[in-house]
Amino acid sequence: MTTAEEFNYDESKVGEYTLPDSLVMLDGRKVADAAMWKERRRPEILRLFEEHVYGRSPGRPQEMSFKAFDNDPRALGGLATRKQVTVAFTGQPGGPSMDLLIYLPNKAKKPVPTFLLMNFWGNHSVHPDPGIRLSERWMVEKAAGVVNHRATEASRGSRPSRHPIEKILARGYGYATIYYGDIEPDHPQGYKDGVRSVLGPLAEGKHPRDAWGAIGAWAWGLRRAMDYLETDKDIDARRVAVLGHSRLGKTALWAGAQDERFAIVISNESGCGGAALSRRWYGETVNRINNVFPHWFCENFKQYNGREKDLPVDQHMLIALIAPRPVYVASAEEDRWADPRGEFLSAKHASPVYRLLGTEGLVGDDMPAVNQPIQSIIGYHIRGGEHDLTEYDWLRYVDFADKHGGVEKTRRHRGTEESRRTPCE
Ligand code: GTR
Repeated sequence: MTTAEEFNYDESKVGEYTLPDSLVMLDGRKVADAAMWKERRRPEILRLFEEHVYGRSPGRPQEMSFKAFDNDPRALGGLATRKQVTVAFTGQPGGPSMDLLIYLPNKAKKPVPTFLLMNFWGNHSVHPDPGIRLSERWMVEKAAGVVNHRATEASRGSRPSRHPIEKILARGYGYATIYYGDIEPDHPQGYKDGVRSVLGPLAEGKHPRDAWGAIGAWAWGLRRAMDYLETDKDIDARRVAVLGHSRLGKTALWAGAQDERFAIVISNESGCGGAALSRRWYGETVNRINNVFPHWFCENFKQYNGREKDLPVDQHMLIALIAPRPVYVASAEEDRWADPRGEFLSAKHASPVYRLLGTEGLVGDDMPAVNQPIQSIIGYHIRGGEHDLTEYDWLRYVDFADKHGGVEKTRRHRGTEESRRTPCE
């Protein structure tokens, strides 16, 4: 049950809380150095998130296969090469699968660093490009052109503002996306039509309290996309940034926390169960999220409804799992539901782990002003406006990738022609 009183938007009422210390083991030992973090504490925290929050996920299925069904070097008016690939999780044509849509900039030297994200409305919603396969999967009704939970031609390019693909390509990056509904339709019974009904304990009719939830399944899908990206010689798999918005931001964080192949991890307004600290009583609560979205997390997470202080983790530790890789947390001023300050504090409280591993962490003690991004190895911005993924956000992520391992670093590593030019040329 949720009640109106459950939601607080008054900073003075947030209350006192004590966060678990990322650098103290469950048995009380202090993490002394990087080796102890890597070998003992990081695996311990990962297990805690599996057991209490997102559930345990299976590994890569042995029989998984990739089938490219599109490769058009003249896409987007000649700007890009468009590829589409079906990832068949069990290698069976009728089995669970997802379609990956990829645009690579024709002008850039290959392999290119690439952004990978899930989308809410089907791959065909990200751009009007008629070459994109129209999704035949279940989707929620509120998107343009969706009738009886199915996309129609009218839904092509219905969400371009969230995907400024040409601008990303112009900066030398590839763009890759998957419809999250390919992995599992987003409703409480969705698992019956998704990968969780075929792989893992639910497939065997068991419902352990630490079995993966839908966020775990979507994050697993991002990792399987990475399996494909590693095989594509046009993509620099060592420079893949995974990002996501809102529930898919929670998903991107969980994928990036588990899988160190993701070089950069970006959370766009992921809020409760994502970047925001659960112990702060502000905006969405654990109780509310578990009631409205009972399929997102593992069953064990529900025991913390109204009892956030008993969680053995908080979300700053999810960000710490990404260390020492660059991570970016972003909020929006009007998105109070996601608790912008709680997202900032989570990023900040991940810093001790980053510092232990020899990096700067988040530079600056206080939340920055609106539209004043911090681009240290833990990045943060709060954008003016409402809950959304916008071009402003994307361009900050591209700046961040340039600075921390994207195009510029690739050039420097390779010592190519570009690295000898000055930035003004
Ligand atoms: C909301 C939910 C948030 C966020 C958002 C979204 O209803 O309460 O946690 O995930 O949906 O994904 O759009």
